[in-house]
Amino acid sequence: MKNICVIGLGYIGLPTACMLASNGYNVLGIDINEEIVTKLNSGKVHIEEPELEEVFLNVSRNGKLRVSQNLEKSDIFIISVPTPLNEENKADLSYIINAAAKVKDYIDKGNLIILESTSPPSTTRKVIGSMILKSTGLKAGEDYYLAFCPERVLPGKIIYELINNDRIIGGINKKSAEKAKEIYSSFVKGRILLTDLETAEFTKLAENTYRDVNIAFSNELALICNDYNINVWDVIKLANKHPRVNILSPGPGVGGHCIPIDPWFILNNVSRGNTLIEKCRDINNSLPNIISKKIMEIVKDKKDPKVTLFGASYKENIGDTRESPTKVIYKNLAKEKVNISVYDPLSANFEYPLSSSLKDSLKGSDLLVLLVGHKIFKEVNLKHVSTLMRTKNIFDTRNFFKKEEAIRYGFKYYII
Ligand code: SAJ
Repeated sequence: MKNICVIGLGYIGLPTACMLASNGYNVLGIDINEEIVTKLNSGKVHIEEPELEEVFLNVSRNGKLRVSQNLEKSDIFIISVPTPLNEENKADLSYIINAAAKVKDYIDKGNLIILESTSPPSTTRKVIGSMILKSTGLKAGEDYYLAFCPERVLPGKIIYELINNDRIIGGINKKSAEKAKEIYSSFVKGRILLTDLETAEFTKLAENTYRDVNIAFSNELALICNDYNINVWDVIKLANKHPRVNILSPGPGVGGHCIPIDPWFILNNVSRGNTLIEKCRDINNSLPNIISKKIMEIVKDKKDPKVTLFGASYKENIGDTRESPTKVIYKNLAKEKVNISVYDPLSANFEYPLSSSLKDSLKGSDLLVLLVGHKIFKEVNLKHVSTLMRTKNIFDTRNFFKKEEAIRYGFKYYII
C-alpha cells in the first residue's frame, strides 16, 4: 500500500498530503477548486501556515506529491473535505457525500478509505460505508478497510502538531484501524490510539466541545464579575493556581471553523432540548454583541465617533479570519454609523477594509479595542498611540496591554 489519494487540499488535507509524501508514499492530492490546483501546480501554497510551503515545495519538486482535480486508482483514499454547519445548525455532509461518490468509481478490493473530516457520529459507517456498498457491492471491513482518523492540530502549529500530537483512529473493525495506523505511523511521533468508528468520531467532537464549554464558563464569569466590579482576569489567574482547576480565558467571542461548529455536531442526531452544550454556544455567540454594546456605551457622547479595532483574525498570531468575532462587531458598529478602522498586519483577507498602517488606524480615534492578542501588538507604543487618538480610551478584551502603563499615558482603561 504505497499510493495515497488525499481528497480535499485545505488546512488539514494539504499538510497531511505533504507529511505522507515526505515519508515514503506516492501521494495524489485532489481538490475540486481549479484555482487551488492551479496555484499549487505553480509552486504556491494557498494556506498561510508556518513550514508548510517549504515541505510542499520539497515533495512537489521530487514528484512524491502531485496535485490534480481528478481522482485515480489508489491503495488508500483519505477524505479531508469541509463539513460546514447549515442554517438549522446541522452538519452539511454534501462534501463528504461528493467525495465518497468519486471514490466509489475508483475503489478496488483491499483498498483503505480514511475519513478525516470532523463529522457527527456514524457518518463514516452510514454515509461512506453505505454508499460504497450500495454502488459497488463492496462491504466495509470485509472487502475493503474503513477508518475515521480525526485531525487535532492547532492552526498556526499544524506541521508541528501533525507530527507530535497523539492520534485517535477508529476502525469499522480492528484490521481497518490497524491498516490506518500503519499509514500514520510513517510520520506521527505521538501515540496512535485505536478504537471503533463512532467512539473516534464522538471523541473528536467532545474535545472541541469541552473547549467551547470551558470558554463559555470563563465568559460567564466575566459577565458576572462585571456586576460585582471584580477583575475576572485576577480571579481566573488565582483560581488556576488550584491543582485541579484550569479555566480558559474570556474574550470577544469564539471564532474559527471548529470550536463554534463542532458542539452542534454532537447534537446532530439526537433530540435533546435544553443542553449545556447549546447554552454554552449561546453564551459564546452573545459575546460579540455584548462587546459591541459596551463599545457604543463608551463612545456614545462623541460626535462622529471613530473606533479602532485591533485584530481581524479569529485568534492570535494567525491571519485566518473565518468566523472571526471582529466581523460581527464590525457589522454591529457599522449599523450604528460609527467610523471603524480595523488594523491587523497578519490578516490579508478580511471582508471589510483594513487600515494600511497603525497610524492611519488610530488617527482621530475615540477608542482602541483590542480584539486579538497578536504578539506584534506588544510592540505598539501606548505613549505614541495616545498622541494619535482624539480621545484616550482603550477597551482590552484579552487582558493584553499593561493597565498601569495605559493609565500613566492618560487612557481610560476598560476590560471585559
Ligand atoms: N478562545 C477564547 N479563550 C480561550 C481560548 C480560545 O476565547 O481561552 C477563542 C479564540 O480566540 C478563538 C476560538 O476560541 O476565537 C478558537 O480558538 P482555539 O485556539 O481554541 O481553537 P482552534 O479552533 O484554533 O483549534 C481547535 C483545537 N481544539 C482544541 O484545542 C480542543 C485544535 O486542536 C483542533 O484541531 C481544531 O480546533 C480543529 O480543527 O478541530
